[in-house]
Amino acid sequence: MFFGKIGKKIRNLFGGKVDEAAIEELEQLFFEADLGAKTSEELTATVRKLYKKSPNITVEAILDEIKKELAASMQLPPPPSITTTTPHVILIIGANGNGKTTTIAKLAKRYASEGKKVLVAAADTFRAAATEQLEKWAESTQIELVKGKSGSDPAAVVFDAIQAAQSRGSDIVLIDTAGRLHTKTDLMQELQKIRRVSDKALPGAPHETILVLDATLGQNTLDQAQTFHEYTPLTGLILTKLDGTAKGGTAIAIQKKLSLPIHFIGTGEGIEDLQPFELTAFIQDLF
Ligand SMILES: Nc1nc2c(ncn2[C@@H]2O[C@H](COP(=O)(O)OP(=O)(O)O)[C@@H](O)[C@H]2O)c(=O)[nH]1
Ligand SMILES: [Mg+2]
Repeated sequence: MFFGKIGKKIRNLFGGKVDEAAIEELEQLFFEADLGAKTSEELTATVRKLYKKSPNITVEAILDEIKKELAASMQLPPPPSITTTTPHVILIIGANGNGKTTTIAKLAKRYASEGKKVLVAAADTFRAAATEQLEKWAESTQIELVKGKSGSDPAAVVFDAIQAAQSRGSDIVLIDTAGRLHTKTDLMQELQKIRRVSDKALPGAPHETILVLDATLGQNTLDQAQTFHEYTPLTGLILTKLDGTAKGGTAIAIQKKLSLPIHFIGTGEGIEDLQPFELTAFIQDLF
């Protein structure tokens, strides 16, 4: 289990019996679980309504309703299939330390094990350590790597990588980028340049732009995500470090606020510690 159990806290709060005083405290409990102010308010209103309608309602029945309401409010269209274009280019962006490079290694391994030919573009030319980190992973997993000189233009690395992928017949290109603060305009513009250059190398690329977010940051990730989304339209999210946090509710708040699908969740530092995000199972786990 990865998350602080909201369900357990709700069971404790009601102590077997549902009443108005406990419902008063419920909203705060949702809020502390990082579900966000709006969702916390809506869920509490639902519980109040249920209680008014049937004062003898059990805690379990309430939890079932909450789970149902959350799931229904979060349905999103399925992610684009990765077989429609080759190479399929995926740009990975986010703030420093959120887990981009680690996640790319995990994704590369995962796609390779599905029989896909994967090429990784080491376009974090800012930190030499990032390229070294990827080289190490690439060696152990037989994934191709295209890298640039330290300090070189990341967009140029991306251009070379996409061209190499086309000539080598790669199925998937994963682009690692330097960490950037969403408040730094020049760095956000650099991302726009990377996108333009990708499109020049292969019209339509990048086919996906995925923001990697550190779940332990809770509600702070919302601002980050929103600003990134404004500069570079995102197609999806990956939420990391869910193994070490009670802030699993963040996933729900973000997905609802931005209407963006969470594709995967990171659950540890190892290369296998990546799971597809499945809404129903996630909500079940959370409660
Ligand atoms: N516990 C845990 N640690 C993670 C996860 N993903 C990444 N990390 C760690 O977070 C740190 C930063 O990761 P890195 O990939 O270098 O972040 P980047 O700066 O975004 O490229 C490293 O110590 C990773 O091992 C995860 O899902 N769980
Ligand atoms: Mg990195």
